[in-house]
Amino acid sequence: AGYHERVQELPLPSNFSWGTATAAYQVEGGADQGGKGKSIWDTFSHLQPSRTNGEHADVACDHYNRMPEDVDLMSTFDVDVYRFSLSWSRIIPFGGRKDAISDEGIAFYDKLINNLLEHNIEPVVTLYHWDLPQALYDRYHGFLDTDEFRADFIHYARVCFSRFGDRVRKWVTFNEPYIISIFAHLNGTLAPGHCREQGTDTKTEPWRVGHTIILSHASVVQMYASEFQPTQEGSISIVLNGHFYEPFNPQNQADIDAAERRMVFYIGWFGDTIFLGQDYPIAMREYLGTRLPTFTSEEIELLRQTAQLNAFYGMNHYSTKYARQLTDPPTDDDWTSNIEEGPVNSDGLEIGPASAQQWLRVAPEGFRKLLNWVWKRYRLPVIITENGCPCIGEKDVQVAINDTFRQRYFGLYLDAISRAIYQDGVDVKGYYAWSLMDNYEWAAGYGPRYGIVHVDFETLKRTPKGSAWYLRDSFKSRRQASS
Ligand code: GBH
Repeated sequence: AGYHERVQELPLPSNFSWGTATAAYQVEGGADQGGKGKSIWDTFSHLQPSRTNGEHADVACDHYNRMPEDVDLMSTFDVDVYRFSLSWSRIIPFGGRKDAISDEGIAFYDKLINNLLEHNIEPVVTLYHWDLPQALYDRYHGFLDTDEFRADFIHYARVCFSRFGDRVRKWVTFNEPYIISIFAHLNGTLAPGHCREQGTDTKTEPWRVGHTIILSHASVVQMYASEFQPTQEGSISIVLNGHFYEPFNPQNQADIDAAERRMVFYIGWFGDTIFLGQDYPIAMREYLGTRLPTFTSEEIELLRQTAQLNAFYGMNHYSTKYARQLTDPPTDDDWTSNIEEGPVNSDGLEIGPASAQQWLRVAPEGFRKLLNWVWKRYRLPVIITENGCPCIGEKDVQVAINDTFRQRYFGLYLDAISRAIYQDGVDVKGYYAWSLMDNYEWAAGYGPRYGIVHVDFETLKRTPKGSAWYLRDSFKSRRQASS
């Protein structure tokens, strides 16, 4: 059942839901419209353009001005769901608990949500997809100040629940805490771009950031459950990303252990604390020592009490890698437990065909294994909150629109879900393709195109790709096959 296999169009449950996903900074544009405050991404992309392919998202897909057209378009694909994120600095321009709320910002999301509901599309709303209000970074360095950030995030979440919660039934607090911690506060490839070269403390800061996210999430879950859930009856959780890891040398026990430990460091970091309500994984404590913050007994109690309130496991997943245990001493800010990861194993075998991004290869079997790994560890219904790929050669509009590579990727990954459900017993509830349309791919700018809709960034014209119709038809037949 590897990537060489043909797509089988295996069945999915009749109530399985499908949709598309985006994030505010990647699609909205409207940087100076509606009284929006600046976020760390506005700053990063303008002040350090060499780190974002020379590109920013002031306009991006101009979704801010073309939202009704985009909702009309997605409804022609027969989606059940649209997952999007709220721009915190559109809603509270300076971000903080004493700062003014923007009626215009609220109005934009009101309109979006109402539009979706009129088209019978369920909104799934992410509170934080990487665009921290710049003012909160200026005031206290954002995630690095756990208490300040947590108080401001609770306030922002409360504003969102009280303004939109009468119509939103699914909430996500944070998108990919691992990426926020490691890529934004250690490698520095994402805003605010903390890294060794800038003299920041990369030994401890990423773990502090993770700590802040875990506690802020738990507090917001608790607040939602006590103040809003009784009347709004929605559900809440977090979205974790992570590759599946295979051992570099499957005969070598150290590599077998490394592959497992790599997932514990990637996913267990947030999953064990948030979904199991316990301390960080032992492997992390042992390896990181005092670099890893500690929870007070009240904090552990909060985690314990809120663990059960998370209604689903939100999974962003794209690819599989090989993990190899290194024996040379690691750097003092190592975050992998001294593991090297790559796309080729000890026999020179590649994990799968390359996409347009170096880190992403087609490996559906790893996806099925990860679904099993997560299910076994957390026993929560899983929603695939992102999955997709950028194809090679999509600069050419014809190649982009006739995206057979992507259709095959989707087909194989959906077959993997079917097998996980019917052969392995994993409870998978839904699938949101990344992304509704080509957009601003963070550090890679407008290079890689993940959309099922092509966007011409000169004219902003939208053209559905073959994969949009493929997904529409495939979900229709897969769901009929099971009923
Ligand atoms: C998701 O991140 C994001 O939620 C979404 O916004 C984004 O557009 C989408 O995926 C596609 O990338 O070169 O090995 O250092 C996925 C997390 C973070 C994965 C950066 C790839 C670089 C890996 N990504 N990472 S590497």
